[in-house]
Amino acid sequence: MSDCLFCRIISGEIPSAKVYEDALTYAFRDINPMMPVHVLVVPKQHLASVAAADEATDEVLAGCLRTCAKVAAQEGLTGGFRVVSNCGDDACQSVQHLHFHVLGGGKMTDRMG
Ligand code: DGP
Repeated sequence: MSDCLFCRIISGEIPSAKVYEDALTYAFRDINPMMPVHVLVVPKQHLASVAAADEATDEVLAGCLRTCAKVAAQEGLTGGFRVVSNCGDDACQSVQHLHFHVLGGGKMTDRMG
């Protein structure tokens, strides 16, 4: 989608700090990191959020989680990491292209909400 920020990042039209890429996914550093490691994993196919998941998106979503694991290993997050996907207004989703935040590099709190 030409008016989608993350589609424009995936295409290279908008620069990003790439961490990993494969046929299904793209991973890049968040512009506003909340942890020492804060990477966004996105599907190359435009999906608005986890709410768009169905039988047709199984391969893409599995690819996203596989990329989260690869990014965590590549970034050396041996102590653990958190994967977050905000979905909709109540969760403060600000970019309407499905993305998984991979957070790590330090101790996090147990607060999730
Ligand atoms: P969310 O609030 O879950 O929709 O997270 C969107 C994230 O996207 C937020 O942490 C900041 C990040 N972000 C927004 N614009 C850009 C950008 O132009 N480049 C990069 N690298 N990250 C961005």
